[in-house]
Amino acid sequence: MLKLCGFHVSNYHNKVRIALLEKGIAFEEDANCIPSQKDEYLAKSPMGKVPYLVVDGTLLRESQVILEYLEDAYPQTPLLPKDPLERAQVRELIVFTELHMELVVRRLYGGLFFGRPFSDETKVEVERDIAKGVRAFKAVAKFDPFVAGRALTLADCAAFVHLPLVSMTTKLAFGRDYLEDIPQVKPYLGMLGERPAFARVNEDRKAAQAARIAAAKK
Ligand SMILES: N[C@@H](CCC(=O)N[C@@H](CS)C(=O)NCC(=O)O)C(=O)O
Repeated sequence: MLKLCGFHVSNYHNKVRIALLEKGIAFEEDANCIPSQKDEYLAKSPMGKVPYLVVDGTLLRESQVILEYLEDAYPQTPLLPKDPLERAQVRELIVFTELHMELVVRRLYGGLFFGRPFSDETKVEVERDIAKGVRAFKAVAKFDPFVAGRALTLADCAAFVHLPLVSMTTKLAFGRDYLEDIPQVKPYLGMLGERPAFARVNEDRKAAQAARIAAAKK
């Protein structure tokens, strides 16, 4: 039995949860897992992050590693194409989405959402780097109707959870949604959001976010 540990506001947790649901894999979930740098938590997740997956007592960390494991162990309902070059293109999309967009704007989350201000230098660097990331993503995204082409892939699981954060962060920090340069993004996210797995994860994210806001007001 698999157990996914994390929380429903986490984009990386949600990326894995969508893949599990889309593939129809049975799993348990601990959605109250709080990342920490304490020894007890680091013993489970050495970077102090979520998500992690428990596979019959063995722990796997890093969402992309977890997704690749799921593809290997549960080949039914594949979320990677068979052709090696097409598989590589899906992975390229994920790298552009995560390394060159989400991780770039993540540098501003502390200041924008948690009251930990960032420097002007950080803001300048993020503005420079996010423009490159968006340019790269735009160059390879197909929206036909899925981001890698005709079939749903792991790249859609990643895009669905990360792109809204890129939009929100660039809008708040720079007064402009940088993904507006790619007009297909909004209808594409809407289309994915109608799939039951994506809709469920999105609803749970909104509920968890609302609960957090309510708890912070108390
Ligand atoms: N590369 C990691 C990123 C995971 C990640 O950044 N998770 C966030 C929550 S969305 C986290 O645990 N943050 C806590 C921290 O960095 O201390 C993955 O793909 O699993």
